[in-house]
Amino acid sequence: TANDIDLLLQQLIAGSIGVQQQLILQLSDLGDEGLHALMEFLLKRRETKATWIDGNAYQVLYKSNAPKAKEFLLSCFPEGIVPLKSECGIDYNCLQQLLAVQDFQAADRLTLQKMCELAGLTAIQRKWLYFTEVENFPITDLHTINHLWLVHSEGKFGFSVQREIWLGLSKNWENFWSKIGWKNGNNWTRYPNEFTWNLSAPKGHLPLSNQLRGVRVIASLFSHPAWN
Ligand code: UYC
Repeated sequence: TANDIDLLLQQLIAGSIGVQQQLILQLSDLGDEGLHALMEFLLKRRETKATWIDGNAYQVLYKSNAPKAKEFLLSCFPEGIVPLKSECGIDYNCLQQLLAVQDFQAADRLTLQKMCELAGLTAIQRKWLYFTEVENFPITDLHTINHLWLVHSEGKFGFSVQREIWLGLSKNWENFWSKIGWKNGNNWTRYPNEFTWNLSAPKGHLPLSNQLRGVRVIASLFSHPAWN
């Protein structure tokens, strides 16, 4: 009933993260009224920085075929729940759309593409990055890309997640590759089929950074002032 759903909404607003995740799942199964509660939830949390709980609620609405949900997102969150700020006029809307439907493989490709755009024309043509280019990336853009990954992966994926793991392993690359599933024993995980393109992956598994040309690019990314 409407009262039951209202109770779920109150619990959703007040609950711990684990409870919230459960409740979003429940509400997603309760038809239009459940979706409506999720809309209210998102509106209520609008002024605070989006977390992966907001991401979950948003994804349910985004993936639902309910016309009311579509209308709501279009008018209240036309560019998603993460502010798509860029210091160089880069459009992150496609990336947010891929992540909203959790197409992590396509989002991973686009992330590299966007970072090449950040680096400039020569990097766009080259299709890979120099570490010196990464050093000069604007903090704003790295925050936007990272926040998008975090929010749409239940906090599992993103550069900041990878960096924390790397720091926790005293910056030991070999241990880091194993930990995030980029290496298994002595064997590199092969692109693309051996990677795990969903949330069953190890924490920090995505986004990828090709190690064919060495660790300097990812080292530069992890040392960027964006994460201070
Ligand atoms: N690949 O093995 N990778 C590619 C990864 C390595 C290789 C792309 C990640 C080891 C070649 C992405 C790992 C290695 C190509 C990644 C990994 C290797 C390629 C597509 C685990 C051999 C084709 C985007 C660390 C031993 C290159 C891109 C080409 C592609 C990612 C080989 C995202 C995380 C050392 C030969 N690998 N890569 O960058 O030019 O091309 O066509 O890291």
